Amino acid sequence: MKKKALIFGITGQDGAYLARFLIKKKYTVHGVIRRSSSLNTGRIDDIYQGPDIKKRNLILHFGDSIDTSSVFKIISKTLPDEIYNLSAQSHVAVSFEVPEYTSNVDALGTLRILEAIKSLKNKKKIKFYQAGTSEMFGGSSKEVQNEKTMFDPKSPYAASKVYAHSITKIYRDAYKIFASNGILFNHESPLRGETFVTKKIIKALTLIKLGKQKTLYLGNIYAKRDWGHAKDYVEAMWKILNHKVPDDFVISTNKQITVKKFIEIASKKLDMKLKWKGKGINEKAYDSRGKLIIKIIPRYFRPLEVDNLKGNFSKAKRLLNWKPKTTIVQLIDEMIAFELKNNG
Ligand code: NAP
Ligand code: F7E
Repeated sequence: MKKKALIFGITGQDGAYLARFLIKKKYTVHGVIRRSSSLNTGRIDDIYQGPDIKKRNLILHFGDSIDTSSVFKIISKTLPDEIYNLSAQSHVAVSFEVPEYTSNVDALGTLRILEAIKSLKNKKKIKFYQAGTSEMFGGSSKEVQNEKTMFDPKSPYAASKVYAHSITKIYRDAYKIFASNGILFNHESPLRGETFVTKKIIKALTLIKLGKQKTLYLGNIYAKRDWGHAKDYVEAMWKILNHKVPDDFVISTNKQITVKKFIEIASKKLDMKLKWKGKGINEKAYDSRGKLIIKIIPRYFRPLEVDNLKGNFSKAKRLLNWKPKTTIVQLIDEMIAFELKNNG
């Protein structure tokens, strides 16, 4: 029998990579999509196989993680072997603007899925993956974070994810559900949402290079992040659910750079020679002809910042035989090639 997976958040960056990965592994993939006034299936349109349900290995269902009845209905109808909860209001800065909604989706959305699993007779057969985040470590004073590092969330997003992480463990222990947490550090790709900093930088620098944009506006460029490739990280999600016991795993590269260094690598690749002048809010970057290219503005600073994230993935390496395959330079190359192809 073909294995069945259900992905909440299939239309997002990770959902799109995970769906492709599972289809390659011969799964039938069910995905939850939200009704929206403009199309939100752009990342998975090329793997959609038409309306004849018998011929398909990708089946989409309308639902919403804040709508209990649709969550219960989809899970009891599809009875999947594996459920991946990737659905979230995933933007840290936006979570300060819509904290209640973020908590409803990211924290209570996880609880709804776990409750739906718990209500089933064969609950022990379903494996559940929760998309946790390095943001849960937030203000940690540890230079490198691992599964034993204390959480110190610094945003409504991170606080909601700490709840989701905890409730996943509680349902694992209390009801013997196969429920695992991934603690994933930042991961990017050409399919990354346009308002996350890597995609924003690569797209803007490419458009500036092509003469189609003038200036890139940013916030704190001194935050350090551990950036990997989404393609590598969805493989880790699958390995986590196919490990013999449910457990929690840090998925990362164990390397970090600042946002500014990311800009410098990307601009060099695009053959743009940037010259930085000024400090703090007055810091600016100019091109070789002296044209202003990057400006720092207060709007993109957050009420609280997370300064230092770097993950130790040795547990995943030891128990799952997982390690990241893509370097930051390869990631940047791929993102630039995608933008040049689409905007050139
Ligand atoms: P993303 O691109 O923002 O995708 C989020 C997905 O969740 C989209 O499919 C979105 O649907 C869906 N969603 C949002 N609200 C929903 C709701 N109320 N009901 C049902 N679905 C909803 O995020 P991503 O980068 O793929 O990340 C996937 C997951 O991993 C998220 O939970 C994120 O918090 C977590 N995570 C991400 C990273 C990272 O660096 N990418 C690192 C650690 C953890 P629409 O397309 O309709 O908006
Ligand atoms: O910011 C700084 C910003 O929004 C990275 C999500 O996937 O990863 C992501 O969260 C850094 C921050 O990602 C701008 O202040 C400067 O320090 O790309 P980001 P994030 O906040 O790290 C984690 C692991 C998740 O779980 C989240 O879902 O870049 N920064 N200037 C900026 N950030 C943005 N977005 N825009 C700027 O203009």
